[in-house]
Amino acid sequence: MTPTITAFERSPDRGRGLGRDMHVRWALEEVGQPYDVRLVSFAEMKEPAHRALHPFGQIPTYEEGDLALFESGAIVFHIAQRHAGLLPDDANARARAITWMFAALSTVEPPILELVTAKFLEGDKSWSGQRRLLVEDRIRNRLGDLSRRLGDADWLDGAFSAGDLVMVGVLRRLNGSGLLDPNLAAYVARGEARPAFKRAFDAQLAVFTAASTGR
Ligand code: GTB
Repeated sequence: MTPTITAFERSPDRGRGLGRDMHVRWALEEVGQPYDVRLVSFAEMKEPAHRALHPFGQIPTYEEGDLALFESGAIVFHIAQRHAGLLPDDANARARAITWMFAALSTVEPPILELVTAKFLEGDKSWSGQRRLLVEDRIRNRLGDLSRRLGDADWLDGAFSAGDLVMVGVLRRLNGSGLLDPNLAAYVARGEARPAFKRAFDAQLAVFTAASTGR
């Protein structure tokens, strides 16, 4: 059965592929599962029909037969469990790859999201400059630990896994910020060089281009 995901009708990131649908598209491309996309406007996301799928009125969602999921991490995990290619067969290696998915979303991403808040929601406050410096320090500390653990390996724990997919997806938000050290910048670039990533990126970019040009 072909799953259907939801994505922004018009992404505020102007085609940079920073919406969470990108994690889901990338996972589906990695495992070779075709998918449909239903585009939703900001208004539609808050309507009851969409909230029945996503209690918080957000994207992405994932529908497959009578299964409906929300939360990009849970969706990627579901895809990785159902298809070969994103989680190792060995039980311990599989548990470690899952651990990296959680680490990406619950340990690495929170300070990055604080920076987004500091920039876009608190930018007009008198204290915002100081707060931004503090948040940037917190990010550097966390990324320093991550970079040391990665060391000179290509991926976090052996072969590329769903853990790397989510981690690279989280770190991409810092592209161009100067906060990724060369080791992590190279790690992100390796993820972005994967053919499945490129297909996913091009698919979301096509949505933005069509919306912008009216085609
Ligand atoms: N924890 C959830 C998940 O991982 O699925 C978070 C989902 C989420 O934040 N969805 C956002 C959304 O629907 C889009 S991806 N927002 C609309 C709303 O809450 O009303 C986050 C996002 C938004 C915008 C940019 N951007 O413009 O660069 C990047 C990422």
